[in-house]
Amino acid sequence: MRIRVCFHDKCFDGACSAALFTRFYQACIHGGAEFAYRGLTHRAGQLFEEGMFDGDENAIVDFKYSSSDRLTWWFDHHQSAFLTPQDAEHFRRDRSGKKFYDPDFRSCTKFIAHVAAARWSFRAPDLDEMIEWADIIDGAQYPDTQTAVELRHPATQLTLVIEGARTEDFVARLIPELATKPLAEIAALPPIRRAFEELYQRHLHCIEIIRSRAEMKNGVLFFDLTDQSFEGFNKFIPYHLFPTAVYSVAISASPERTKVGVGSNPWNSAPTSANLASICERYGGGGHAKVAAISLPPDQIERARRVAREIVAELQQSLQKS
Ligand SMILES: [Mn+2]
Repeated sequence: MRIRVCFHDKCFDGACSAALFTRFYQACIHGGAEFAYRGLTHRAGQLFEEGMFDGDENAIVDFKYSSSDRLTWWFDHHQSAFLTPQDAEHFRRDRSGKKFYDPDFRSCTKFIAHVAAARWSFRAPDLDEMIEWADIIDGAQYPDTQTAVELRHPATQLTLVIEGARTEDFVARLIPELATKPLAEIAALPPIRRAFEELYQRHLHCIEIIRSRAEMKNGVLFFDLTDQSFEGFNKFIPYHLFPTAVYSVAISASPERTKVGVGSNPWNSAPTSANLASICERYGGGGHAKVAAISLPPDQIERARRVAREIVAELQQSLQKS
């Protein structure tokens, strides 16, 4: 019995969701199953390929829905979970009892824990710390910007390593560790330690770059990192440096895509009425109400800049109205 688990790649919640799903499946569905993991990323164009769902059972966690009849399990909490209205309708008609969606959950990991406990009486107390931190990190529930940016807790260190992963199967190989070991023990593994030290130097450099070039106007912070190799920068740096920012809009680039990232400051109490997922959906992107993004092809940096400027203006206007 081989289970293919597709998860949101380069995302702490995505990796933790895959780890928790694995433990749930082993405990409640099939103890002897073998697991294979595949990271999925948002990009311009086709998200799912033929042949991707090659297990006896196939799961997607913390990522968009697929109407493939090979997909047997699905858990997600993103507002933008469906690529098309047809996919949403396909999900509504599903009677398998194995596909679950709730955009009110702050993390997919906590959502899986909740569903597995309620329907299968599944408990894994040794993973409570991981579940709690996935909820803090994905839901931006850090007590303060220092916790989010200084990266002293093992969970925040693992987040840096996961978001900065540069080899294709790095996060996939971490999932069995997350499923079985405490976070501090995983963060102390020599390859993880080495990756952290290197990425932490980049993180410090990234803080200085954002400090030096971010433009702050009418509550909206904007910066362009397309000349840097920072696709996976820590999204709380802007609010650590500019606490009065209500929203931030950033452009970054990697060989796979040009990304416009839009976020709201979790520590700023100014009322935020804009739904960032809905704004990004208009440009072909998506995400959550408070953090969302648009992925464009790698050669469309100028278009990304235009889109970013339009969103900056829209957010500035929304703040002036409120
Ligand atoms: Mn998530």
